[in-house]
Order: sequence, then structure tokens, then C-alpha cells
Amino acid sequence: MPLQAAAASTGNGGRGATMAVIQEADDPVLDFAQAVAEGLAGQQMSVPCRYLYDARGSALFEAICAQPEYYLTRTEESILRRHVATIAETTGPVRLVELGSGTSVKTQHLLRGYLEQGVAPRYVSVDVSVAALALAEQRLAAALPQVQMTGVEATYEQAFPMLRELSPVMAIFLGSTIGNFDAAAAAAFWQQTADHLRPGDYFLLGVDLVKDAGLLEAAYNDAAGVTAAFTCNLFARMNRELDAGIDVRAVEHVATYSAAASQIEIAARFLRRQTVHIAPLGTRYEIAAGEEIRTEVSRKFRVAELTPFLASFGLETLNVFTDDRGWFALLLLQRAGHA
Ligand code: AVI
Repeated sequence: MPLQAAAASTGNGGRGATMAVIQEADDPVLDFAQAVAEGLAGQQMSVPCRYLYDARGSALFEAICAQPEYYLTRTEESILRRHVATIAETTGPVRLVELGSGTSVKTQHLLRGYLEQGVAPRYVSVDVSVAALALAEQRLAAALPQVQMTGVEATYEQAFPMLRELSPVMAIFLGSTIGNFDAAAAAAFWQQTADHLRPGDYFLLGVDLVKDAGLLEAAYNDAAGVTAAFTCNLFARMNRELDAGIDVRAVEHVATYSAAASQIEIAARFLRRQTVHIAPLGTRYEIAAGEEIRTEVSRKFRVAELTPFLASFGLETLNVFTDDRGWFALLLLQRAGHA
């Protein structure tokens, strides 16, 4: 898909950063309404997890990353810091394209590593949140003014064609966000990745690993209640945008680990009977006391299973970097095949 709006200056004093938009002409509130209606009509009620990330949800997610129980962000950051030189040496000068970049906090370690190798990295950050992109740009301009950044407001699907155009690239997908995709969505994601990378291009993937259930459940039930607030915000968002009339005090955050499925399963449990209105569609749904609406899964991985799975899409694992406790892994992948 072509860039529909031309790159425009983001007013950073002419440092060369640009912001571009790749967007379908659509109505975000109507999209949200339809997704909620579809999810509540299903056998197992659910709402797609992408709707957790409105402005308040994104701020809460940043706060989750700083919670003592949520080891993922800190652990991934430490692995990145330790192995960035090897990564930069392996790829040489490539464009770095980060999918779902958020505020690009961890990526700064990577960019610094490339700079230390004498490579001035060109960095393209892709996110659906223009606010996150603007904040990333501000922080990057302050920390690493030598880096050329282009922020692209787009979904992953919309951004895939860029990979081919920007080759040689290393696509970056950190934070174990792939764990929030169900098996079908993950397979589609890898197929698209394989289709759009050129042979020889790289992919840096961060994944959370299977571990003790107690540690995992603590990470998604932090004592300060930030993850609970993140889940509840989805229902507050329904009130704000869909006039849903939900009593948010009757929503309880439930996060449990299923060892059988190797995933954390997060739901909102309704403590009292509720009627959910979806004003833009003129529909309503009855939720009984004790019923749950699934808001997220967060799959956990085993490297020994993941690498052959990725290889089946033509993505060869060059390196697996992990922390001393083996809690999290960064995989440096390369698209196989002949140019
Ligand atoms: C964004 N994603 C990788 C987080 C995770 O760990 O699955 C989302 C999250 N939800 C609750 N806590 C963190």
C-alpha cells in the first residue's frame, strides 16, 4: 500500500525526522463498536487486545513495564544492551524498521550500539499511535540526535510492503508482542514477514519464555494494580466512546497461566449483571454475574519449538541471545533464499 499522506515535518527544528501516515479512510469509533459487538456475540466473549491501547491504555502499559513484577521489559533491555555489538556487526549497515515501536525506549540501546560500530543508523518506527511516535521522536532527538528517524503511523499489515522498499533492512519486533497474537494470527504475521523481506534481510524478535507459573502470574497481577487498571480501562473506553453504560467497579481483572496452552489468559470478570450498550450500532448485550470477557492472551515460547516454526517460513535463526535466568530471548533471524 502506498503512503497515502506524504511525509511531513514534525517540527523538530529541521533535524530531518519525518512523520508519515499510512491509513485506510475509516471510522475508528465504528470499528471499535463493530469489534466489541462481534466479540460479545461469540461463544467465548472477547474483545481484540489492540483496543486496550488508547491514550490512557498506552500510558498504563508504560507504567506496567516499570512494575517490579513485570520482568519482561527490563530483561529484554539487558539482553539488548549486552548483545547489541554482535547484532550490529552481523547485520552491518541496514535500515532499522521497528514494528509497534511505542515510545522506542528499548530501541535506543540498539541504535547506540550501531553508532558505536561507526554506523549512523536510519530508523523507521511504525506504530498506530501518533502520540507514541511523537514522544519517541522527542526522546530520540534528545538522546541520540545523530539518528535519522522516520515515524510511520500504520498497522503492521499496512507497513509490511515498506520492508521490501527499504531493503537492506532489519525489522524489529520487541517486547514479546508476538505473544499477543493467537496461533492463526501469528502464522499470518510470519507469512507476511517472509513475503515482504528480501533474502538476506534480518528480523530481530523478542520473546518471553515459558517459566514458573508463579512468576508469570505475578507479572500480570502486579501488587500496585496497574495491570488491573489496564484491563478495566478497556471498559471505561467503551463507556467513553460507545456510551456503553458499564459499571467499571463491577469489572475484575483475572490473569491466569495455562500451562497446557503456554499462555497467560487475561479476562474481565463481571461481579454483577450488566447491560452493555453499543450506542453507534444501537445494540445491547446482557452479561451475567460471574461471566468473563477475554481481553488478551500472552503466549510464552520455547526456543526449541520456535526456531523450526520460524524456519518453516524461511526465517533462519542466526543467534539466540538470552539472560542469565533464561527468562526472555532475543532471536536474530535472517530471511533465507537467493536475492
Ligand atoms: C504488549 N504485550 C507484550 C504485553 C504482554 O506482556 O503480553 C501486554 C500486557 N498485558 C498486560 N500486561 C502486559
